[in-house]
Amino acid sequence: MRPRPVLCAATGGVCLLLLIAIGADISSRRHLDDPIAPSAFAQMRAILAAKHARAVAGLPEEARPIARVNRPASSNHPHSAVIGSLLAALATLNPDRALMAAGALTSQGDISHSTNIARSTYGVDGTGVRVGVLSDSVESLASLLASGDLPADTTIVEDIIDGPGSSEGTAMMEIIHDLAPGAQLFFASSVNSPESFAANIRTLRNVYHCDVIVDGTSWSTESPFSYGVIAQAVDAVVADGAVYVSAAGNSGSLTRNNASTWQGDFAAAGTDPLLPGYTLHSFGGQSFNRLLVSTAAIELFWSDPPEASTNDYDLFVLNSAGTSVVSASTNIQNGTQRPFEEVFRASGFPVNSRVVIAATAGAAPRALALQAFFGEALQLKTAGRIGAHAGIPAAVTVAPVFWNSARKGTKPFVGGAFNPTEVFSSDGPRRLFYAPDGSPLTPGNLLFATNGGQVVQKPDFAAADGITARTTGYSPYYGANAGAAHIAGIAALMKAAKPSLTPAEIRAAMASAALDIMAPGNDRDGGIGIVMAPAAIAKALQ
Ligand SMILES: [Ca+2]
Ligand SMILES: [Ca+2]
Ligand SMILES: [Ca+2]
Repeated sequence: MRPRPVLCAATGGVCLLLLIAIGADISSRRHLDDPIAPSAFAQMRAILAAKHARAVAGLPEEARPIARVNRPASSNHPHSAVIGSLLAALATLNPDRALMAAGALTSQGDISHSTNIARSTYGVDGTGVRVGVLSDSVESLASLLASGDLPADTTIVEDIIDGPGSSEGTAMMEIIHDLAPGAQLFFASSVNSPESFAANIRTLRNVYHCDVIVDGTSWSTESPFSYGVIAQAVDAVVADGAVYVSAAGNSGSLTRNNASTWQGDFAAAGTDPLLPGYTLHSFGGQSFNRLLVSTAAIELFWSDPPEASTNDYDLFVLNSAGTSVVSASTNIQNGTQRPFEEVFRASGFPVNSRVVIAATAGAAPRALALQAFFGEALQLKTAGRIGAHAGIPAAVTVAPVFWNSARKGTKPFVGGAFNPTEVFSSDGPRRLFYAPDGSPLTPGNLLFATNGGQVVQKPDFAAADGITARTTGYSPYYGANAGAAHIAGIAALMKAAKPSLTPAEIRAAMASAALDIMAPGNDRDGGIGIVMAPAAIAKALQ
């Protein structure tokens, strides 16, 4: 008899849990041997545990997979030691800041990207442009309206249902309002369900006519290899003329040696008496991966069709010695299921746990993607963590760069070695095996080794994070979502300067105006580079 999923049995393997507020304490350092130190992770676990208890009790509103607003849950942040002094010095560094502010406070990114110069040079402030923001919630809305940090006509299309959230929606909107103060802002929650997220993307475009839409949320069931409902919605609104900006995520990279994914083709490593009937996958030299950091959720995807998997892979967590099964996800795939397994434990799987991918008899080799959902590092790792809807060609995908990484105070980004991506930023490239409608891009060729599918260069661009926002809990505001909000603000200015611009034209103009960072040229960590607003608008007006 196969082991049963420990926490997911009630839904056949899809965890019943919704993660909402990740009140990340970005200044705390999470030690490898102390994963429940005072940090966002501890809070996250508490929320998940409580919600899981309700789910087990049968409360229907909890019957959802896991959502995550992209915040750097495990910080290890190199800037934390200097943040306090930088903030204290900010007024001195930028004495005229109040004159440019939209509201009581302005993102440092306004100067980093020279959007302040772009507004005065081209006489644009986003007027006439509608920007839609998708994140968890807007608890700080009233105070930000009162201080002028959000415009009076801000429209809440749908808030979080099962809150409270972290109010990241207002933090993202603050940034956009700083950069494009004339733009009208719309908010809809992305954490109520994947279907609700997808519906809200379409509503922001089709009902509220948003020109620019930006999100920073991932759902654990989103495959990196194919389109789910959220990615399909993104593809549709871009085809309809909207610019869609998505955060790359904060789940580490191969370059920084903190990657939280392993991707590659199945390779047989033999059998294990502990898992009878299975052929274990070889990660190269060993038949298991290890958790370098405790993690609450691990997912396995493979390159079968989105809802029609015929090759039955399973996912196991073993103890560190490999002598007992700690957790398992063993849904049967025999033709009508998604190629997906997920294990979850609210208290976290211990450090050094073994993670095993196992094929049932007759399963054909497929491309595999293993990930620690909240971004904790794996022992054996690869590039390619950017996935889900942020990994599709239609999305403008943004990696974060600390606004003061050049240590020059509030001055424009200079690029090159001075402005690398954050250490926690997720990397590309993405490998897609299926088109938006689920049809195979390379029929019969579903492996990395045979160059199956399509390689999508991700991320696309980089933009400022670590900025100061007034939303409670977002001072400073680290993570790819802050970067995505800056790119959305720049896109709004470009659209205001030339309303006829298509998403492709905006992307091309941003590319021509980007400062190269990280490896020379378009690279898997920083994309084409940091977008600078004046050059982007100049290019767009040509
Ligand atoms: Ca402001
Ligand atoms: Ca299975
Ligand atoms: Ca580069």
